[in-house]
Amino acid sequence: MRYKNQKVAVLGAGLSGTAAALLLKAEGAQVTVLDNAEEKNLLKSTIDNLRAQGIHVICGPAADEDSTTYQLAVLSPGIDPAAPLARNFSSRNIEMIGELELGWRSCELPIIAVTGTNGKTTTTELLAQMLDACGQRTIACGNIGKPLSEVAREKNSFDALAVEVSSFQLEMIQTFRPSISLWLNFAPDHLDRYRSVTDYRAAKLRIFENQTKDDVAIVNASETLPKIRPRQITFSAYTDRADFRLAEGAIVYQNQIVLRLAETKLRGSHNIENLMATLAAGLARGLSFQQMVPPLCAYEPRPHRCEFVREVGGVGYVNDSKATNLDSVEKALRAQTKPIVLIAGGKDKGFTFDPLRPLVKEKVRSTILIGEMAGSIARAWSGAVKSEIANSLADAVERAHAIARPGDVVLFSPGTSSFDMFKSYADRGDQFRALVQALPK
Ligand code: UMA
Repeated sequence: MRYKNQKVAVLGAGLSGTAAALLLKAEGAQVTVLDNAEEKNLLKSTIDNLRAQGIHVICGPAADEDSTTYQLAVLSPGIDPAAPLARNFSSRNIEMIGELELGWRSCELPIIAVTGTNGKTTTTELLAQMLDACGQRTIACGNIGKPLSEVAREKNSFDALAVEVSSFQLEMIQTFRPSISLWLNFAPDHLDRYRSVTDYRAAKLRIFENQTKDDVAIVNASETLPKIRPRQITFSAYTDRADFRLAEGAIVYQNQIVLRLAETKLRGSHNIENLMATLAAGLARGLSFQQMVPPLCAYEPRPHRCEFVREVGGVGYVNDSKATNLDSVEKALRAQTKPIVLIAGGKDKGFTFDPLRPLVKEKVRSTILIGEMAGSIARAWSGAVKSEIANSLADAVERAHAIARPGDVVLFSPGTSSFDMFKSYADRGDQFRALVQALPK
């Protein structure tokens, strides 16, 4: 029992905190979970379950003021290390690690870690499905929704884990060492948490920190990375100077055609790169292209990622609620071949929509803006495109329905997070889908 009788604090009572607490308890620790939200605002079943397992739970302002001495604190990814709850521990020099590091320390399986600003979830799923279909038992976990600590506690037998890792998780690692790392892409994001783009990138680059020359890094050839130790396999849909590249509608590896794009259900250059990175990871695990291609072609895209919802009066409606930064809006805009009515906007994460102005001018006929950022987006795109501000998502869908002409596409690609108006991007996308389904024929 790795943590026998150690006093450990777990910060945050969400998915990560719960998984960390249960793992620590199973490993013999005396666990306290602290969450500064009022108890009535937390999931009752979660708190009841933790207490039933003998885990102490402190909620509300008392969590920020707890003065107990602990040997270790485990931080949930959504809690900023600079937030009062975390500072109450770091200021007392209590060792603090993230939930990812905790899970890694109790996990004996090879890890394939996937990071990137966009495409992480799709690639993690592609990887898990492909490896599984090729006889290598794999589960998708991490930022995708099932914390690594949960997988470590369950101790099921797998050959490998496909772990989606976010900058928030990588920021708090110490020894986390994936045998294969995937660096999909990088674009500015999360500037409400990081002081600068450089800080955000530095957090993500930690994915390579503990890898050695015996490990593999699969990297986007369009990115300039610092010198790293692992062996590299490169991919790109935009340059020929890569191990995996694009030629005549197919993914090519060292002049061999590997996968014809028309045979997959995924669309857009970003998804071609996700497929390339997945094939590279399979190659690094000793699989042949012949084994890998059929499961990749069978993969169905997830909801909220350029998901086609319905056609109404010759207008297609696309739900891209997962687009929580500008890079993903750019990809969604470029993937459209028809005139676009764009619905965008949401929480103010500390950036402006100015960089999209030229592309919006080129591809978008009209925009409908929602949420905290509606005014600032309207100013950023003023003169480039006609904009209207809607007071709710329902109002936005109604306005889009009124404006769109047969042959147009209404694209809901918000470009920022959802928390000003919705519980999550999934809640936002579900509401959009329901509103579109309810439109009269
Ligand atoms: N809390 C505090 N004090 C604070 C802030 C939060 O007590 O100052 C508490 C909240 O009251 C809440 C808990 O912390 O009860 C939430 O912790 P959390 O935000 O870490 O949420 P989890 O439920 O543990 O979910 C996390 C990831 N969330 C974030 O990184 C914000 C989930 O990624 C992930 O699926 C899950 O762990 C399992 O690994 C979500 C996400 O949005 C999908 N990720 C970002 C992204 O993909 O862009 C990084």
